[in-house]
Amino acid sequence: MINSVAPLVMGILNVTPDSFADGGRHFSSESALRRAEEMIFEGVDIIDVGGESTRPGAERVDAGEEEARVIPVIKALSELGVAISIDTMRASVARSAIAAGATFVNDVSGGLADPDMAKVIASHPEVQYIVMHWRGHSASMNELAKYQDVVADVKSELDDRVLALTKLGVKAEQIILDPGIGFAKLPEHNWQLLRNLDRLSLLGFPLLVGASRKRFLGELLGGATPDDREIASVALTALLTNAGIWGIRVHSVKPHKQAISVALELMK
Ligand code: PMM
Repeated sequence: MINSVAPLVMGILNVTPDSFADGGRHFSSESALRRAEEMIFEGVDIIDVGGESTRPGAERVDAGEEEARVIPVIKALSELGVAISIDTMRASVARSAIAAGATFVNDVSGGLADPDMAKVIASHPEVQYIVMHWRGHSASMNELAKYQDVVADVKSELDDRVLALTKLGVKAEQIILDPGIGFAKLPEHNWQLLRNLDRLSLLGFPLLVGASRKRFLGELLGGATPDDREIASVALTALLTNAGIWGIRVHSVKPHKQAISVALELMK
């Protein structure tokens, strides 16, 4: 997977009252926009707007509420000329977000949560589709963290998604894969996947990783809080850059851009 191109930095903009890592700090549309402007200033490549928390145990929000949270933010962002991603499992929200200016659909369920998602993506060939490895909704995902060989299992389940989606008309060129760090994964599963991204890249698609401030980092660091997992998250970005990753999904932009610069310089 060796590649000396800078990974794309996808900045997280959670428009939810309960996202674990930023404590819901960006819930109102105005503060979400202010945060987006900061990220743009710091050189973000894609802003990932999400209106539904996927933290373990989180309750679902209804589609109307999810749309009401994200669409005004996406419309305002589309005026700023930054690439926009919608983080949703719902086809209806993806459709409205694309109409409002999103060019990436980030679906943590990889099309499994909503049978209409593939149709929406197939009818917008200009949109990139992030297909994450997923086994079930947040309420049940801890019980689903059982694998024979986590790398082989995630690889084959992602491959199944690719086959199903392309059969439904999604173009291979639209697809980006994501191992789904923290989703139905124990800490050791996350580390195994991160150690073996080159095996996942054999599927032939760009890879995105979202590890920023996640719980497995807290466990490694003796119970560090989400804010206290920042330095470890940035260290991981340098190493993922070295491994040739296509993109990283992160809470802070500037430190990750700096880590990427260092890694790229060392790779020359
Ligand atoms: N993680 C979360 C939400 N969306 N999307 C992708 N593609 N990959 C991830 O790992 C991912 C995601 C959960 O984290 P958050 O609550 O910090 O947004």
